[in-house]
Amino acid sequence: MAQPHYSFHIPTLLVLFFFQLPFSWSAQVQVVTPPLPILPLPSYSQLKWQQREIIMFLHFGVNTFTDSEWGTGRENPSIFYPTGLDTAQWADAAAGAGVSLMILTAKHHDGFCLWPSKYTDHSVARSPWKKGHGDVVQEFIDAVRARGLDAGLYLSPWDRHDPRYGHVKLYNEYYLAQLQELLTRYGDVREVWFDGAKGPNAPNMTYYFNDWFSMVKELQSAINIFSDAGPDVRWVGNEKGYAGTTCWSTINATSLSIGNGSIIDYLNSGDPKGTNWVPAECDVSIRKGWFWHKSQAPKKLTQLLEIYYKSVGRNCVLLLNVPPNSTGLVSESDVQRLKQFRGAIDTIFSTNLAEKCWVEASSQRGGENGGGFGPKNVLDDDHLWTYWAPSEDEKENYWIEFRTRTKRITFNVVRIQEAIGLGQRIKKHEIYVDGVRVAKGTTIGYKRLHRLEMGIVDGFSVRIKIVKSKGIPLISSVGLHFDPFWNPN
Ligand code: FUL
Repeated sequence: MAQPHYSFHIPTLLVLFFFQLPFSWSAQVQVVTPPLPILPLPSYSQLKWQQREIIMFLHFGVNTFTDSEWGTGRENPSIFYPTGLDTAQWADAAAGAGVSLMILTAKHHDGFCLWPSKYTDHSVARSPWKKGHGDVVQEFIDAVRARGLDAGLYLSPWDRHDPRYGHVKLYNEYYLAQLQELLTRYGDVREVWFDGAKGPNAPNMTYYFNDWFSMVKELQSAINIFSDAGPDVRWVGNEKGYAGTTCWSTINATSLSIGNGSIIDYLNSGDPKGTNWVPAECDVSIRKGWFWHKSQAPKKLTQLLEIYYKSVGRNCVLLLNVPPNSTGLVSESDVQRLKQFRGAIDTIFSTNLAEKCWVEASSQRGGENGGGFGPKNVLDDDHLWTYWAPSEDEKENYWIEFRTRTKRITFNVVRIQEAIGLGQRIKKHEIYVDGVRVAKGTTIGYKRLHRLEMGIVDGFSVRIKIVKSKGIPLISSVGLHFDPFWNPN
């Protein structure tokens, strides 16, 4: 057999040598890449939703005029008569609270529609308001857009007025027809709310959720669908606005169903083994009821802050209901409370005492000069895509520490955020001040707030230990804050 014959052409070799050289050099100073994600990951719209932190709900309809929470469906549309309806005032109230998304009850359980639906006459079209020519949904959308905010809509599946309810095919057709109206007539809608509530004596009804969800996604590309079961945002399992102290954005969607009381604990805490990204939304009203009642007043600031720490501070979005009154305005007491609430949040979080500190960590991806993943990243303004990453060689006992030499730092709130764009990872963490443990917890997620049970602490060093994590933990932001409204006693 003939041997292969190699011939070497000297000039070609020289050219190859000189051209290859820069490439092999550059290989030595290669920029360190981000770590691999841990699935599941949020979608683009879910990430956007999460960063809103507080969104606003508006329950408005015939109940506003009858002093009730669940209408019977037999209300005469003539009672709907807001004499001074001003949706721009609603949007101003939301903006004053730093809210970027407002969700209106286009139809509640009573079946009365705030827009002139062509599929029913049980709507604003039969009310004296604007002589039957008004459209609250349109006015709401216009005001929200004019303010640079986003809009969402609630369309109650349970309908106590429409005779088609209980006739499965007919009612699903009706419901889908209304969804099509709402999602094609009014431009971009960022969230649609499918409520699971239904009275005990309501007729049996199978909702065609798959048809509804598919239709929603067909008509709106950047929308999130909320329901007990997602698919984009899940209910947190209560109406107090409280998430679990453990709260995963991951869950197994196959274990969820709508209107199923037995899964509320699962909804409240999520599932570390969950294969779906379905973060929780905490709905609660600023007043006792969802609808406006003359006799009710807004919750106190301390109650709202408690809700904030237990919702946004536990990896969730807070959906705060602020019901317009029978004039068609957000009551002045609520407007003032919202401003106070926003003012308090800004006071607490606008100063980060960690910024004055040296930052060190147990290790860092790519080494100290490897670039990109050092612990200082937790002090910049990007709370998603710049983060501290330890080395992959480190397997446990990850820590990041903030130190000051001259003056003790005094604080009572610790904020920790994970780089959730690469998956939610942290299972257990602890916080130490000068070597003494001051707080511990399980999940972190987008944002975890510890309002210290012991009140104000001071010290020269604050160490956050990540005790358990899926893969390496990725921390995008840390804050040490002072909350003047917090008094643990
Ligand atoms: C519940 C409803 O029954 C309430 O009336 C309210 O709309 C609340 C947000 O959801 O399930």
